[in-house]
Amino acid sequence: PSSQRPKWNVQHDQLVKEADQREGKQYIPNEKKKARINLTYQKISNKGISASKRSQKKLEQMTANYERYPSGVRLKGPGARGEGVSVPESRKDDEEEGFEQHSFNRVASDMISVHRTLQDHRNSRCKIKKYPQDLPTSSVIICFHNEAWSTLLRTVHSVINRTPPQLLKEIILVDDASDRDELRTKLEDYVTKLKVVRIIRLSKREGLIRARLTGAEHAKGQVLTFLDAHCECSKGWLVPLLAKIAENRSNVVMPVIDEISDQNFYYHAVPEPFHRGIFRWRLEFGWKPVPQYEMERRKDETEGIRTPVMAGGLFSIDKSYFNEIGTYDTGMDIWGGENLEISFRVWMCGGAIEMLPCSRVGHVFRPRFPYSFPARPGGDLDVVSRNLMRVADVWMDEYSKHFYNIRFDLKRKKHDDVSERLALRKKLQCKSFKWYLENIIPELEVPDTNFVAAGQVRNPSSDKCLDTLGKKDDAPLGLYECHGQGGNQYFVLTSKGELKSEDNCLDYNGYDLYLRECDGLQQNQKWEYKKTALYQPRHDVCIDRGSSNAEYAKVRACDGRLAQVWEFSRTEDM
Ligand code: UD2
Ligand code: MN
Repeated sequence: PSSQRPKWNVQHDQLVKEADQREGKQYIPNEKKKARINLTYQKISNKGISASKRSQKKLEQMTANYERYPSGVRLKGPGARGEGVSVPESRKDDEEEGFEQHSFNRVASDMISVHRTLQDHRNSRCKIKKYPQDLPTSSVIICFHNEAWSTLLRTVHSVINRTPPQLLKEIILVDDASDRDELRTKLEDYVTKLKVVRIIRLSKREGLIRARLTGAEHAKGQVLTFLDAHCECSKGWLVPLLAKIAENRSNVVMPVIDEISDQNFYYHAVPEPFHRGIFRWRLEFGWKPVPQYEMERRKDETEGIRTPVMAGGLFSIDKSYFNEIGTYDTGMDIWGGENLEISFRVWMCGGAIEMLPCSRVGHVFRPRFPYSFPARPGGDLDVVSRNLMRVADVWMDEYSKHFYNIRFDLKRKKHDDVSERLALRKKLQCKSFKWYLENIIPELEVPDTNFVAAGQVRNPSSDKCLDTLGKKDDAPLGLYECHGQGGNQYFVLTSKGELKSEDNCLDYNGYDLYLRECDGLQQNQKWEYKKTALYQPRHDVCIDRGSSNAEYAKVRACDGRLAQVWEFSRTEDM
C-alpha cells in the first residue's frame, strides 16, 4: 500500500515529522498503522470470483474504506479513536479564553492530534456495499472566520486521510476576513506542503454564503462538497455522496452529522434510526425522527433518507447543477436561512435531498456564536431575520403568512427586493410551496389560522408574557418580560380550544402545566378564553402567573385575581 501513497502525502509526512520534532515530540515509526491497513485489505473475501473481478472488487471496497495516515503520526495520543480529553488543571485558565473565542473548548482541541483516529461507526452493511469505480471528483470547500487552528487543520487532515486521492480534486479554504495572527501568517506555509489545499482570502467579511460561493467559483472538481471548519470526516464518508450524485446529478446529498463535543471533543456517533432535517414555521431548522412512510420506502438501511431540509453546512452537489439552479441567494449575509433557501429550491425545482447513512462526518455544534453579525448599513433589521424574510418572500407563496404570524415583529419591516430570485424561480419552472408541503413534508402541520385569538399573551399587572423560554416538546410553560417579537411568546388559541406554540399544545394533567405534543384534544389540552381568563374546564382551573418574579406559569382555582388576567396582543385573523 505504501507505494500507492500519492506524492503530496510523502511531503506531508515530512512536514509532520518536522513539526513534531520542533515541538519536541517523539517521532514514532508507523509499523502498527501499516499492520492495520493490511488487515483491512485482508478482510476482503476473495472466494469464488475471477482474478480480474477480484481485483476490481478489491479496488471498490478499498475506495469505500479508504484510510491512510502519514507515517510518523502518533495514532495513540489523546483523543485517539474519537475519545474525549480532559484538560489538566494547569491549563484551566486558557480553557476559559478558548471557550470565549470559539464557543468550544479550544484547549481540548489543541491537545488532540490533527490526525486523530476515529472509530468506524458505519452500519456493517456500508462496509461491504458496492460503489461504481468511475466516480466524479470533488472539490472540498471549507470557509471559516477566525476558526481555531487545530480544529481547522483537523478538518483538513480528516479529509486528506480518509478520502481516496483520485476523488479529491482539491481542498479550498476560504478565509472570510479572519484577523487572527496564525491564520493570516502561518496557514499558507502549512497547507502549501499538503499540495491539495488552496487558500482564498476575502478582503472583507462576506459571511458564509458568499464565502462558499467564492470557493465554488474557483473549484475545479465536478462535485462541490461543503464542510464547516470544525468537522472530522469518518472513514468512507465521500464515496456514498459521490455515488448518489453519479446516479443523478440533481441529487443533493449530505452525510449523517455526528456530534463532536464542544466540551471535550468526544466523537459521538448518532445512533440509528436517524433523525432527518425539518423546519418549523418560524423558519428554524430542526431534527425529527424519520417518518414511517420514508422508512418503508427504503429497501435497506444503507439507502438514503429523503430530507426536507438540510442542516446546511455539510453537503455535496454537482457543480453544474449548483450553477443551473442558482447557487445561493447572494443577497443573504453572514449566517442563517441559506440552508432553508437551497433546500426549498432543490425540492421545488426538480431535485432531491438525501442524507446517506453510510457517510458520517462529525461536527462541533456550538452553543452560541463566537463572531459578530455586522448588519447592512442603514438597515433596521438583524442579519438572520433579513435572510429569513428573503426565504419566505421568494419561496413560500401564501404560506409565508405563517412565518410572519409568528414573527409579527417583521411585518412592519421593509422587505428586500427579491425580484431576481423570483425571476429565477419562474425560469426554472419550480413547483409551488403547497406541492413541497404535501409531497416532501406531509407530516408538518400547517398552523390553523382559524383561531380565536393569537399573539403574545400578556399579564398586564406584571407585564409578563407566556413564553416557551426556547424549549420545545415537554417543557413547563415559562413567563418572561413581554418583548413584542413573537417567537417564543407567540401563542394561538385555536377554534377547537388548543393553546398552541408552534406545534406544541399547552397541557395540564392535574399535576403540571407543560407544553407537549398535541393530543388531538383529549381534554387536558382544552382551554377557554373567558373574558380575560384562560380556563381549563376539565380540572376547573385558570392559568395564573403566580408571584411577580415566578419563572413558570401555574394553575389555580379561578378567582379573577390580577394574576389570572391575560390579554392577547391581537385577535384579528392575519
Ligand atoms: C449551521 C450549519 C452552517 C450553516 C448555518 C446556517 C451545519 C453543521 N452547520 O450552523 O454550515 O449552514 O447553519 O447558515 O450544518 N463562517 C464564515 N463567515 C461568517 C460566519 C461563519 O466563514 O461570517 C464560517 C464558519 O467559520 C464555519 C461555517 O461558516 O466554518 C459555518 O458557521 P457556523 O459553524 O458558525 O454555523 P453552524 O454550524 O452553527
Ligand atoms: Mn458549524
